[in-house]
Amino acid sequence: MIEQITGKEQATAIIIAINFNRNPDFEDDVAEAIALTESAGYLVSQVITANKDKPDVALFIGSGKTDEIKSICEAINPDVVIFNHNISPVQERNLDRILNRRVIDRTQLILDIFAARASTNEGILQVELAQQSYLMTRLVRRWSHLERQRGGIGLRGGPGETQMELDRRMIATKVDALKKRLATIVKQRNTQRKSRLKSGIISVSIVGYTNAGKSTLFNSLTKANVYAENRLFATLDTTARKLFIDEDHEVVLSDTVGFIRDLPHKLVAAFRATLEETIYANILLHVVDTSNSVKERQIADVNLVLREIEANHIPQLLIYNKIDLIDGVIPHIVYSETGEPIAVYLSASKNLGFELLRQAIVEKIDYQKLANEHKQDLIYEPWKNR
Ligand SMILES: Nc1nc2c(ncn2[C@@H]2O[C@H](COP(=O)(O)OP(=O)(O)OP(=O)(O)O)[C@@H](O)[C@H]2O)c(=O)[nH]1
Ligand SMILES: [Mg+2]
Repeated sequence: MIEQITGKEQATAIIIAINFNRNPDFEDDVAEAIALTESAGYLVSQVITANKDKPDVALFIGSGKTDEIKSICEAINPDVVIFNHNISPVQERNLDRILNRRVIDRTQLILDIFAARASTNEGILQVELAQQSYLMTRLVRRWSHLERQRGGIGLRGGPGETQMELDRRMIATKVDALKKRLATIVKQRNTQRKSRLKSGIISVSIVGYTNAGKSTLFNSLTKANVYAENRLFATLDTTARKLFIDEDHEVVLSDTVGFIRDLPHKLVAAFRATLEETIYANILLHVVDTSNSVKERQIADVNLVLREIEANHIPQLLIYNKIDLIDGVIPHIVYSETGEPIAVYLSASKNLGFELLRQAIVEKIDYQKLANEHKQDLIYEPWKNR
């Protein structure tokens, strides 16, 4: 897709967002869909919304709405039609045919952004792995191309199925090769981590919903220059830097890829190597965009992904960022009843509350007595036995 958008004209998209069961957060979901689409490099020509109770089996949106979208497509001729939902391969195939252009669902859109952002060897391998795994679940679509080539309608069995089996085998071979190459990288990392753990350095990982301000915080704290932008998934690869908090406390701080709601499990799994800094962190700084009206849901979504990668047991310090956008909130630390710091309110871009953050990190470390924890035994081998 990046080839398209670096051409003379920016590729255009229309977005389809369906409000199922009067979702109270629907407007925020639409805003997120626009941000994702723009982050993928498209110009949004139109957003089409509708209310529905449940998806239509064949077309996801039903035939009436499909006809409406078809006319809009004919009138404004967008390059792609983006559904802010995960649609089934059959639905995608049907819509693709009727609308006569590329239909992209939410997962594919996120994969496209990842593919465009991946820069390190590891990042590229992981995106490829995620794409192949996704392809595997959508072979019906590839079969439909075959069908189209042959001009057949409703062909069943015979050559189609053979082709699908071939495709499946080809993808499985690719996936295996990718996993092997990733495993080598992961092994090197494990060795590095082992020596770091032996030396007793505490590792602190910044996690959070995409666009919460993780990289901005990382840069301000470490004076690094990691890419931070008002885009979703600005960061794809993990970066780590040493950080002296005070004379007694030195930590390794990592910036990581952002999370987003409804990420398919397969995709999360493919990114485990990148997320391993998170998995083995002693403390997580969970950054929240305090100005976002759905921040509570975003916190829950991040916690869901953390559970998926088995990082939910790691002590968290919630970082309520962007307080400069909210009237009357000043930097402060929130403590639990037992005196454990649980949240810090600050602004990463305005450098507000950094002293309090340092204090809270030290207090958190001391509270958890993390320095002596026995993390050495945990060596990460994600592709083993899979
Ligand atoms: N007003 C305000 N904006 C902020 C603050 N911190 C970060 N931002 C802005 O929020 C946007 C996202 O910041 P990033 O640091 O790239 O966010 P991220 O969490 O790293 O995002 P991803 O890497 O895409 O997941 C940028 O436009 C920042 O300038 C803050 O304290 N106040
Ligand atoms: Mg970032």
